[in-house]
Amino acid sequence: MAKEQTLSLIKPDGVARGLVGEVIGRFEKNGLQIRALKMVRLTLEEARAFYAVHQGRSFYDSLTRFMSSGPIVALILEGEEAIRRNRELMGATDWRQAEAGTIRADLARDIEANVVHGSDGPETAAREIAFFFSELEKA
Ligand code: IDP
Ligand code: MG
Repeated sequence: MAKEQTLSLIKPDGVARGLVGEVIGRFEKNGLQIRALKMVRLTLEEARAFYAVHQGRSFYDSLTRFMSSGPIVALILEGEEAIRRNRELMGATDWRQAEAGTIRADLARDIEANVVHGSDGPETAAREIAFFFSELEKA
């Protein structure tokens, strides 16, 4: 199985609550190597573009306002089956349904402010990595 890359975001709630180190530590302890890392604050327009796939959903306006409400941390994670492994570490979207020991089960208490984002497939990962990182920023 070849190595693959995925995009992770620590959302504004995770940064504001001081969970950056905790979340990154979980990635590193679970075989996901950091290949790029930065803190950014999205404009509302950028958040709307990033989550364009959810346009029309009831939570789209609120989600994009939330995602542009404060700084976030963006990472490229690399490893064997990195996309699936990152999703496993994150847990289900709704923390109440997330498996014990996952980031969302342990740290989130809100379905929207759920600490992390992770790409959900190879095409999404490629698009989302390119959205946040230039070639120059990749180690
Ligand atoms: P994911 O982050 O687990 O991939 P998606 O279905 O892609 O979940 O939704 C993107 C984000 O939109 C979620 O992480 C969460 O912040 C928000 N979201 C999803 N469903 C709901 C909902 O029913 N109410 C409020 N926010 C939601
Ligand atoms: Mg998603």
